[in-house]
Amino acid sequence: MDSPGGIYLLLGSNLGDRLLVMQSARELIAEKVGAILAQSAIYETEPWGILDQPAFLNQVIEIETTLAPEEVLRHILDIEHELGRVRYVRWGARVIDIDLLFYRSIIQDTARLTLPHPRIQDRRFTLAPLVEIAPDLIHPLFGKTSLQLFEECTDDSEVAKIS
Ligand code: PH2
Ligand code: MG
Ligand code: MG
Repeated sequence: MDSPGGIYLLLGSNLGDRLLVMQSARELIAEKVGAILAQSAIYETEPWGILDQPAFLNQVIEIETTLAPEEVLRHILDIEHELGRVRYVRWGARVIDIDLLFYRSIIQDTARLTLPHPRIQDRRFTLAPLVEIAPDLIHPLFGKTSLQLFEECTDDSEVAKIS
C-alpha cells in the first residue's frame, strides 16, 4: 500500500480575519478530509495576478485521506462555502481559497479538476511554503523537485514568513 500522505493543499486568505479563517480551515480539513501531517509557516504574500487587492496569507499543508481526488475537491469547496467565501472574480480577493496542489503523483486534466494544480511552478506564494515542508517532492509532470521549481521560478513577487 502507498504510504499515507502525499496530498498537498494550499490555503490562501486576503479578506477578513485572515489568521483566524486559515485556522478554521485547517480544523475543518482535519475533521472532514483527513489528518494534517505537515504544515508550513504562514507567509504574507504580495497579490499575484490582480495586483490591486490586499496582501494574502498563504500556507501549504500535507494531509492524509481515504477520499478520492474529486471527493477531496468537493469537501474543500464545501469548507470554503462554510467559511463564507462568496463567488469571486478570478484571481480576486477572497476570505478563503483552498487549492488541491498534488494528490500523490496523479496526473489528470478534467473539467472539474487538474492535477497537479496547473500554476504551482509560476507562483512564489505556493512554492515558498511548499519547499519548506516538501523540498524533495517530485512534480510528476516536470520530473523536478519543489526546490528546483522554486529556484527556476521567475515570479519575483514578495513572500515573507510571518510565523
Ligand atoms: N491566489 C490567487 C490569485 N493571486 N496571490 C497570492 N499572493 N496568494 C494567493 O493565494 C493568490 C494570489 C487565485 O487563487
Ligand atoms: Mg487559488
Ligand atoms: Mg481555488
